[in-house]
Amino acid sequence: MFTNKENFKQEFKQRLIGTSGRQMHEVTEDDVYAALGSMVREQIGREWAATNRSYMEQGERQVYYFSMEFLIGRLLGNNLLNLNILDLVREGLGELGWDLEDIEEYEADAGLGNGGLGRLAACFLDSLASLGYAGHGNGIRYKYGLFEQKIIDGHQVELPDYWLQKGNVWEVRRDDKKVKVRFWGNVEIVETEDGNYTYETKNGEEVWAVPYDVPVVGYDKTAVNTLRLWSAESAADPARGFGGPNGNYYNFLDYKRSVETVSEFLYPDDSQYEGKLLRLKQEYFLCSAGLQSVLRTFDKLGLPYDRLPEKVAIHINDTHPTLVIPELMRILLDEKSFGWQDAWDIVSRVVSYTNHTILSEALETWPEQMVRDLLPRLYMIIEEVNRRFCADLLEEQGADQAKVSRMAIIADGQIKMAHLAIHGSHSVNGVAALHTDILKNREMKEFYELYPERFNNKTNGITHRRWLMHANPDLAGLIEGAIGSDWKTQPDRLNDLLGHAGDAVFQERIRAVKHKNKERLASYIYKKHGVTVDTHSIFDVQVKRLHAYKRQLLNALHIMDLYNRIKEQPSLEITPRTFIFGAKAAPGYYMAKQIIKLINNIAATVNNDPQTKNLLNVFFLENYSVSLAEKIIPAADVSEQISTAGKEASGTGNMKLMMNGALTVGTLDGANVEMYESLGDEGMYLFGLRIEEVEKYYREGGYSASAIYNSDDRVKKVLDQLIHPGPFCQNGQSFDSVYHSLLSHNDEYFVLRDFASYADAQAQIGLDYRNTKLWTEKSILNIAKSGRFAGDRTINEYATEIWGIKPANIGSRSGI
Ligand code: 26V
Repeated sequence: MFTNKENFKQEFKQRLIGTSGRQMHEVTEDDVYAALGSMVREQIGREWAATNRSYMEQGERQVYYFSMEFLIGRLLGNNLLNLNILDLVREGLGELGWDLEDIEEYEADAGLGNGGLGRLAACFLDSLASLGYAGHGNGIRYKYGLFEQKIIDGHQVELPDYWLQKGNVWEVRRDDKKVKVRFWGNVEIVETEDGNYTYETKNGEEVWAVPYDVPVVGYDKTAVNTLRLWSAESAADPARGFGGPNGNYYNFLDYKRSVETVSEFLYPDDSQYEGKLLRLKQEYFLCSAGLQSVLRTFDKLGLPYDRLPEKVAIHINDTHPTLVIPELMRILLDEKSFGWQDAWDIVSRVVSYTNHTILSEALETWPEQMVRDLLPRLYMIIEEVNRRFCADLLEEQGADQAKVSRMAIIADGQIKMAHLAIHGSHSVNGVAALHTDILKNREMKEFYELYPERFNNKTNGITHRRWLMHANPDLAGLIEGAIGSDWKTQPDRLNDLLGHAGDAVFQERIRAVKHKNKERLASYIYKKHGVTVDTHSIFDVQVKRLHAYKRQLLNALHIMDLYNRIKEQPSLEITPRTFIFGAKAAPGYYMAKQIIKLINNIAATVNNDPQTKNLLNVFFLENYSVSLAEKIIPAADVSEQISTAGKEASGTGNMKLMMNGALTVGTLDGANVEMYESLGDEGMYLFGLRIEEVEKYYREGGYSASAIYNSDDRVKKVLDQLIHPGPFCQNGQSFDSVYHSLLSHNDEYFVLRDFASYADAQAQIGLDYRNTKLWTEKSILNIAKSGRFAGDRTINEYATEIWGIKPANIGSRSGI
């Protein structure tokens, strides 16, 4: 291992020539990336082996985080940072004539997730390893990650994301650890050797699940945990044929194709559930393969299975991996000869569950018939779980028939995964205080009354290593200069910055860092759009998936209104602003795609109108992804967190932007509520309906969007502009569906109701931004208070309150 710069340069040059087969003057940046990646991975490999050995020797409980999504992004920079060799490598490469930042661009993003839920899983892995917990990820190695978004004529176009095209230096294929997963088939009762009876599934379709392990490098600790991603491959045994649905047999090619599609692509929908067979196959594939691998590790301890909960905790990230519950039941009942009650007791002590959404349309339910066909034995088990559960409700809990129907796991031909997940686990958590309250008091009230001890809150957190130290190194350096480096391992210590909030010199430096980050983003925008951005304008950022409840539309309508006002009154005093959007729409989500088009139309008009282009600019940056987020977030002045109160479970972009010194304009929703607790009116711009008011409208009615349209001239004008030829609808375009969602459908998300209050908050932001001293103080306050939203805090809470694990005994890496 290289221990100093000279040593690194020596070794690196050798490696570069060796791996590329070229002379130094011929190598490309691609070659540099490959050589550096392989060198770093080797170093990681040694620590990885040592970590695994010590976990095995210590024999303590390990956590397995099962998730259909891990949105990890790029790993080179982060691994260098966590290995404590980032500066050394940057300088060494620099002396050899390469810029590390440019080299990092050669890595494809691992976009194995849709948005918040997948990115949270990635942040959690970073915290687990950095805190020295034995916690590993289990996911799917999708051949294609979330689609690549292109904007063509203002419309979203989706392209496949073949992220593995150039190979992936970080993964190790482990052929020796592959396992078989079985679909379809028929269940038979067979006699065991000891004369008992058990169930076996015959004639199914067999698939190999091959693990590709990705090391997860901890910061400061030498822990290297594992993200195990499963890939589906054919397991054809010509002697027994290739079992397919309903006992049909494929020919080999059909079989191969059917098998490989299981891990082919990530479903690009979030918060819109669709009961697709392939998705169910993916979910069972993850659960079955993941469990087999977990149990193999447990088997090495040589303990009886009733001690499984002492050694294994399985966490399910939303309901998507809920099938671990019946699958573990199946193994205990059919393969380990447990009786029902003992097996159920083990399963529920092992499994814990996080809910990530309040939206009812995102709650998973699977058609009974589909599960019965694809997973016949699991179906039998789920049916029995349901039968016992309903009987208990009726006979022991005094529930009436109506209540039993509401709470049942199987009802109306559908299997309700959230009900199964709550009933089959020992902990159910929401992801922000408000969200957990909603679960307890509204969405899952009856389950909360039944199992009050299971429900708890774990407010989300993000890794400050990626989102501050790596994405914003200048800010990290400045913080270190002011308060030392304790905050790197104890992010709460960012609070020490409060002592510097009023310091004029420090403030000036904060502004300089922000300005440099804005210039960097501006040069990216210039490269992409060929447009020069005014880096003295307010950078106002809304980056997140596109969804009606997140209300990008409110932001867009407000920009239209600003445009109108400047046109009507050219002398209007407004602080110049650059509105930056990044958002992917689910491919089938028409309204979301219309909003993207609308934003692009607004951009085309305001950026080119001589009367507005010096005051308003709008950029829709295509293909929002982890690596793009790392460029945008450090440059933001204003963070848009404007969902309808009660709809956003937590949000995590809000935390990333806060940590980078952006000021939030937001509703009292999700984790914004807790941000507001820490920041107060001084540090945040609140607006809009409170959740109680939203609920009252839903309960009692009384909201009339058209009344607002008819009484507010500004609102009327922008709404009319959605459907009439004019600045935002040219060449026969029209945003009818957007218009009707607001008026004919009475504005489900209260965009119009919150419009005036939002515009007021934005006006205040414009004024405050001019008072640079005040603004910078607020910005420092945000950074200082963001430690509470570090993933390390969240993971410590999960570890102590849900999983019951302590950090392993692993050495520190800071000596390197
Ligand atoms: C649902 C579905 C439905 C089936 C197809 C695939 C799919 C994929 C994802 C989802 C649920 C997405 C839920 C989600 O991302 N929730 C977000 O979780 C964040 C982390 O807890 C939280 O900050 C956001 O507020 C919440 O929207």
